[in-house]
Amino acid sequence: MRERMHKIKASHGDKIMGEVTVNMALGGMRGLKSMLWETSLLDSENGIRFRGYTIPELQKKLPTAKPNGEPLPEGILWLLLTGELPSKAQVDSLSAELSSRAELPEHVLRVLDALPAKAHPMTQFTCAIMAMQTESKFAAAYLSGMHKSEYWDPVFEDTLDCVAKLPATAAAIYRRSFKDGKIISPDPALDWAGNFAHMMGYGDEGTKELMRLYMTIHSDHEGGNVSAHATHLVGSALSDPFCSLAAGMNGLAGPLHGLANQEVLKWLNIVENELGDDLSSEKISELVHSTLNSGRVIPGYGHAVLRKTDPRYTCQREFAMKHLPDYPKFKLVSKLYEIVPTILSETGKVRNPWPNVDAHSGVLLQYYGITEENFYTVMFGVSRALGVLSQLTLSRAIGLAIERPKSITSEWLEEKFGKV
Ligand code: FCX
Repeated sequence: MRERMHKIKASHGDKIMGEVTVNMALGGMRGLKSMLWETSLLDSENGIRFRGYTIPELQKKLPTAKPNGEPLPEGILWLLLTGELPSKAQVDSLSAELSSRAELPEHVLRVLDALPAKAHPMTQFTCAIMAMQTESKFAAAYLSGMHKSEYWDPVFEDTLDCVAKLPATAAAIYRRSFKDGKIISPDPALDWAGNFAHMMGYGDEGTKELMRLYMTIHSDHEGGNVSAHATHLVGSALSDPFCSLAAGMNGLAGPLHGLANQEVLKWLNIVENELGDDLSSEKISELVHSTLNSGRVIPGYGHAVLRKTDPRYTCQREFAMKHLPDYPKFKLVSKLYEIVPTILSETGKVRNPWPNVDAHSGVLLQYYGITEENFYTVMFGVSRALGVLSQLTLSRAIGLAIERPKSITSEWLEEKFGKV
């Protein structure tokens, strides 16, 4: 990879990729191509491709736990890191490897115990990730004076350690926040996602299959989204993977990003209560307008890059049609899909009126009994670690530079383009 990057730099280093407008600087850098992200690429019409593969392709090509089942997320970790589709034997070996690294340092649980059980699960999650930083092999190796050509190796080790420990960490948070607080030991015979469901207290096959799908589709969404970019930025200072991931997770905790899945459920509950048995288009439309008129967004709709229905929404919809077609909350989500896009389009300002991943994930979890919506973003975070830490390993392998874009002031703009 390193050799290829050197060649790309030598041949194309001074080519122009696009222009930068004032709107881009003021508007969250939308559309600004300024970052390398190898693990996935987002197309505004067709959605995400992981190393070139769409979600439906991966559902066919990645090894599964059972015939015609959902992909094992270990498979996507392998793919993101290597660019190659793994065999079932390779996925099984990675499951075993992660399982051998899964035990939590004892102090991580003590750090969690020091927080009130009512602390938001995302706060507990980032605190626990930071507590695990004591185990960073990269931080230790850097201190001992490692050569920079070797950085990727301990970053890779930290990636596997961290990914291995996140399900037990998240499950501990779930158990102490919403259940009896008793830790459920992992089952060494289970895969990474199946074990996550098991440690949360859900032993049935349905929840395990949903977890496998959920962990696969939330893993990566190219580099510019807040959690990916924050992880990438902090990692570029050679902060270790635990510090970098914690930064990303603090970004995921924002309601315009990962926390939207929690917000969707809260909003759906309000809509459901208000509607009662009246699922008429008029009544739903009234409620959507009332949310917009109160200056709030419709959570789960819109996207900074996508301009069509998110394929991550579509595959969850297909999962629902297969496993829970008559579930009333799924019917409500489907009804909203018929109505919300038109209303958002009519505002004349929403660039993408279609649903994103977060519009659907909550109702699937509700169906299987995971009703505590404040936990949903933690599940998103466990999955997102697969993508952002894979890229972090690759970034150190390629030797990407510390990030340092140039900022400007409003006076600078007026001096350059004229006083307003
Ligand atoms: N409801 C109401 N208004 C919306 C909207 C929505 N779902 N989506 C966009 N808009 C509004 C914006 O708030 C903005 O209004 P303003 O000009 O008054 O500030 C205008 O439409 C233009 O925004 P737009 O360019 O379409 O969207 P952005 O790229 O600025 O923002 C997000 C993208 C995702 C942040 C936006 O669509 C939103 O807030 N959606 C709801 C929250 C959500 O679902 N987030 C999860 C996204 C994602 F999948 C993820 O990261 O997890």
